[in-house]
Amino acid sequence: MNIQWFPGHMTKALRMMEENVKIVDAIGYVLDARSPAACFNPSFDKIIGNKPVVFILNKCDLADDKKVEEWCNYFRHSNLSFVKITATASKEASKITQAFATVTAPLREKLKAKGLFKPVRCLIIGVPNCGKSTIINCLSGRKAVITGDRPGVTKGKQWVRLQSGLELLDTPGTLWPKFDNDTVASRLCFIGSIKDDVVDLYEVSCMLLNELSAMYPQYLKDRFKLTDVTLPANALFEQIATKRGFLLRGGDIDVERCAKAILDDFRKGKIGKITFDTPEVLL
Ligand SMILES: Nc1nc2c(ncn2[C@@H]2O[C@H](COP(=O)(O)OP(=O)(O)OP(=O)(O)O)[C@@H](O)[C@H]2O)c(=O)[nH]1
Ligand SMILES: [Mg+2]
Repeated sequence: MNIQWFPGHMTKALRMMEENVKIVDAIGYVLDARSPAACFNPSFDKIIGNKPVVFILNKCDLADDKKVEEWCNYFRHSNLSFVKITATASKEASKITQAFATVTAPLREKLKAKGLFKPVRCLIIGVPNCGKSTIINCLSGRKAVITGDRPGVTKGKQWVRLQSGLELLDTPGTLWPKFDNDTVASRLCFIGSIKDDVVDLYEVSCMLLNELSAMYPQYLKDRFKLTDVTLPANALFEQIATKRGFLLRGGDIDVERCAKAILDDFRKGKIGKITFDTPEVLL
């Protein structure tokens, strides 16, 4: 799989983050709970430096509860601050505010001792489409920034001030120039972090079928009414196309329509609550 999607706005965004990190007190690092490991962007290490980080496992409504719990245990044992949330559910906001308050407490104490007051500022970072802007809206209780179900919605920086005084900087989702790991690249495609236009959707949907048949065979069977999910992915693809009637005039398979339908079912959570990776890959 040869994927390259590193448009100019991402280079610009990384530069903007490098500049702005100097004036923030903490970082909210958003990870899609369906594939947290794939969401670690190597370009962020340099940006983060020594700033306190809150890892935000988002989209938990679509993720496998057991595997999410493994991620939580990993963060706990590594002494890293984290929250697991569903940003589209408004009641989650206080968890994040609390986590930011905790990681910035030493700094606020220091300022208070000097008789100084300064608003707490946080930079929100993550790969495209992981829910950064939705999290900011969830915290602000209004539609402060634009969101959308495709990657590359946020194009520039935008500060949002909350009633609590907390100031959040929304950033465009960024990737890295070259993927040398096909598994990571394909999982980023599944979760919609890489634009569909730059990939071969047939290849990506077959990779998804492969992963699902290995990890969630029963979900795959149930959703697409398949009997034998041990068949190769291209055979499963054909069966799904035939069962759903994704055929062109003449009887050939409508490959694009079928590939999109499979990916769409996954992205909307119709196949089930799924998570592809566990923290072991980082250890
Ligand atoms: N089911 C579900 N959908 C979510 C959640 N959080 C965000 N979304 C959806 O995911 C899509 C992307 O959300 P955004 O907030 O625009 O993502 P972003 O990280 O700001 O994306 P870019 O600006 O493109 O980098 C939107 O359709 C959101 O409604 C969640 O917790 N659960
Ligand atoms: Mg955004």
